Amino acid sequence: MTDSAYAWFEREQRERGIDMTQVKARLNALKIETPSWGYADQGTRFQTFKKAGAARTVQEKLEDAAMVHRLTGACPNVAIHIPWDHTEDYGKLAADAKSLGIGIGAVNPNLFQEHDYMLGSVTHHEPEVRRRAVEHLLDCVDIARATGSDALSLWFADGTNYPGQGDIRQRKAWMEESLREMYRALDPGMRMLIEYKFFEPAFYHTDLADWGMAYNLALKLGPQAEVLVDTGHHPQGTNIEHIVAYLLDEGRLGGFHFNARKYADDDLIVGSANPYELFLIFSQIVLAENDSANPLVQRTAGRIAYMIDQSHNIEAKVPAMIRSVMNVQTQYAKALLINWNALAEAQQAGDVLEAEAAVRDAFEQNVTPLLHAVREEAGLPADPMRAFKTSGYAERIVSARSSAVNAR
Ligand code: PSV
Ligand code: MN
Ligand code: MN
Repeated sequence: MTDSAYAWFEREQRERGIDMTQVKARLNALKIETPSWGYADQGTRFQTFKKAGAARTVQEKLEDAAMVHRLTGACPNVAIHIPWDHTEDYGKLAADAKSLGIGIGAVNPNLFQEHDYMLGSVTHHEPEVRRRAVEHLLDCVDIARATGSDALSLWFADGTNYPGQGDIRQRKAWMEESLREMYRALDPGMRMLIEYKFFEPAFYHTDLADWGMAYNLALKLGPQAEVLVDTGHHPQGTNIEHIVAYLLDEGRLGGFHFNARKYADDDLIVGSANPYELFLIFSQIVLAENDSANPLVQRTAGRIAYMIDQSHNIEAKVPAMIRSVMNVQTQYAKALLINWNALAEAQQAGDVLEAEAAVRDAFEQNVTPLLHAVREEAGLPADPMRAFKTSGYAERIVSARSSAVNAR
């Protein structure tokens, strides 16, 4: 992209009434956490297609995450999943990450892969199983402390498959009791991000099925508990940006797990199937960031934990992560180009078509010159995908990781 392409773009945007200095500063400030599990061989319940060069150890996952950060400048932290990323020395894990130029992000306790948890973890009917699950949650708080992480990301597979299988209200009480014990163990600066999912692996009921349940629980626990919106965890047709706006307004939007979905929890590359949805989510966030009259909303928007939660099964993992980060940047950039004055005027005049056009017009802008300019000004490759292709990294990891060590 040439300088003149950006100069032309900037002139156009100024004419549209957009403050480009602010847009660039906000784009630079966008940080997106990548998931350690996105670098290892992980597939679907049907098949995991082994990828030559996929990370086999925690160290290799860190290396891949660091590579994504080097090329994008936008991913300084990597989320970990315990026990997938179990190690004897978490201080060393943090030091290893640091030496690669990144840090440890959200700690995700895994309570869904052990036989004991077949009928639930924190909502299991046997107190011993619940105890074990809570101990794991408490261990994860220690791990967060040891790694310098300030976020615990909670997702529970807990639920039932058949009517009558469990006492729904009793399980609700156990969920609250377990999370309260964990909440009490948090350090003051730590955040508990509560994820919900309406189905899968439980199909009759999930103990935390939707944002309302997660929000209610967060409210009961206290201000360090917030809701995590995984974009793949809603029924078809759900208006996710509405949920986002609502949670922002209540000061309880903690973060996102970004991915794309078409039919279920597909975990595909964010922004690939429905970029407009992602743009509309960001438009609510930008509006909240701008809301200087409402400090709670502004503060909440300013501390959202943006995280990717994807499982790349048929695509090469590191470039898939780079593409995901770029897709998020693209939609945020577009949302920053909404002319809010024009929108407010149209709303005030009750002009439905003009209001809709004010939003859509931003989505239809080509932000490639802007993103190239922002990256180049930060000393980054204008096109991180292309930079990855020519870096030789893919070839290096294929030859370096040819032995059969499994990361999980
Ligand atoms: C579950 O579908 C989920 O979205 C949770 O965030 C898990 O931690 C993650 O995927 C990985 O299985
Ligand atoms: Mn998730
Ligand atoms: Mn999911």
